Amino acid sequence: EPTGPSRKVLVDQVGYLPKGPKRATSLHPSTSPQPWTLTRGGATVARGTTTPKPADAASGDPVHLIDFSAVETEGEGYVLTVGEESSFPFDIGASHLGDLRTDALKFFYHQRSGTPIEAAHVGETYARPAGHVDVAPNKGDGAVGCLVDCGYTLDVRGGWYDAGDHGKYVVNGGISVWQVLNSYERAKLKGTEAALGDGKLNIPESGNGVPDVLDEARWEVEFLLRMQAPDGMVHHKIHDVNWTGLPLLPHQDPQARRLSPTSTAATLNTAAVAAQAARLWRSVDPAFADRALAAAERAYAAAKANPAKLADPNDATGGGAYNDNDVSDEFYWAAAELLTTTGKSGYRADVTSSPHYKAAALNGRGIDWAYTAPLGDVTLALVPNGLPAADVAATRARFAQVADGMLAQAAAQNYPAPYDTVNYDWGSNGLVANNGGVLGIAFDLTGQAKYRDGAFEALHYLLGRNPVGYSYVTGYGEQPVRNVHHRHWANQLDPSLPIAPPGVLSGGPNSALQDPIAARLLQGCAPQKCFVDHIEAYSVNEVTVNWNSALVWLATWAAEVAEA
Ligand code: 9MR
Repeated sequence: EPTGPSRKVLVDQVGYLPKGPKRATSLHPSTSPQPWTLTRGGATVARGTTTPKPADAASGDPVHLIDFSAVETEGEGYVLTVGEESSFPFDIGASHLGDLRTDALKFFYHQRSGTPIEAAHVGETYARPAGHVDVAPNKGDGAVGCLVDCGYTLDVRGGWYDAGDHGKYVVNGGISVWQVLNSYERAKLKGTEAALGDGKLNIPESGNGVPDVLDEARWEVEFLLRMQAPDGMVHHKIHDVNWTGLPLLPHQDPQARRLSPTSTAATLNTAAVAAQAARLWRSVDPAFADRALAAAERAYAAAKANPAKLADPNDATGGGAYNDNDVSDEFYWAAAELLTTTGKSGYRADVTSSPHYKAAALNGRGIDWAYTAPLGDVTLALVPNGLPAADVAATRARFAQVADGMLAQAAAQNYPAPYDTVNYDWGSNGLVANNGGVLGIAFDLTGQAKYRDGAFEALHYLLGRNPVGYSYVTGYGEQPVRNVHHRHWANQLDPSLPIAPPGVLSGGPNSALQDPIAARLLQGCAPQKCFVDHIEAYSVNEVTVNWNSALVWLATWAAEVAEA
């Protein structure tokens, strides 16, 4: 049962940047200003007075705000105290951000399907045999047929498992690998990509002369290409015929596997990612770049010939539906990637005639697998693409405009999270991290400190300054989530299995309470409190590739900014 936070002074349990904003929230019951003290090793370092605030819509908590930004001395073990209540200890420093960047990226190696996860790369605890390589009891993924017979089978081994389940979903895998690659592309444009380079991740490909981030991403890009049907369309997803339960290691999954039909969304998603990959592998592996670009162009043409082949919302037995009624955003994103990679006039015409072009593609709710237009804007804002300078300037300006809206909204919150909605959606932490990334891009484009601070506030929310008092990232902070919903990391259900490795982001509060545990334990919760660290509470505490890719992006940005 959720009983409220175990500490009544809520801080980022990991750390604050020496020169960054340092704010905290206290639950002291008084409505008048209270003295606070910041101590370290028993010595008082700073004192001040709280600012009382009435309850806000997101948390429902009347609180006191504390600002100790003036303290810039690096160190460990700071504690903030108001009255009888103290925070968890935390650091002032930046060293954790580099670890967060690599741990968050390492998650993707753990999620690999179709290959053994080796002790040399993850330690004995997390090593496991290959899953879904047609070794009994597995019945996939070497030659998988269609849910409704399509007259062929595909070899769709590989890729990343989506989440706590063993499905592989193109629209979600696609945005995730795009975001990991965008992190690299952004860094490369700034000359800071060494942090993601060869040998940084300890994966099987480390030492091959190719940046580890590209090798990890390629594992998924190759899978997306395998999902392409003979007609150029791409299958929406591959997963079990029936849902399995927890715990279950992937090589023990006995269910039959099947491909869902092709969809316009999956086809455009693959076109976008493969076009991006063609750019990034051009100088690394030209043959792969050529193969990716050919697949991207073929996919895009197939989607134009089949512009409204929507995924079935009822195709949700054994895996998630990932259905989406509006693919105009996927069209825009794919055209933007293809234009940026090829410069061809046909793609330019499709970009500039899209309803998303120079419109408010970005918004305060954020970016997810169903809403991909902002990904096109990220590429068009960051990567040279030959569009008129005034148009690029307009696209860039929107990042600051949207970021301003997030800052205004965060200013009214007692636990600021850049997320412009009263109801928190499934995967709200992923949306918060993505919006943190929008703030980060606004800082990149303008150099204005308020956007940098806003992006760090997003991290502070995720790492403990929130009304449930958890760090939502496993292994980070004094009270991180421990019971995330995952079939392999199900220690609570089978003590021979581990808990999640460090650097994995829980989905977080979901006001719709869409699983039986959440529905039973969280009735009436304020949006930011619709959370419980329970392994079966999959609608609030699962982990996914798309949420971790958002964390990778934000942590990579934050580590770089902190090191600068
Ligand atoms: O992240 C997805 C969320 O946006 C949807 O609302 C939800 C219900 O359809 O599904 C989520 O995705 C899950 C997927 O269906 C199956 N694998 C685990 C995903 C995360 O919970």
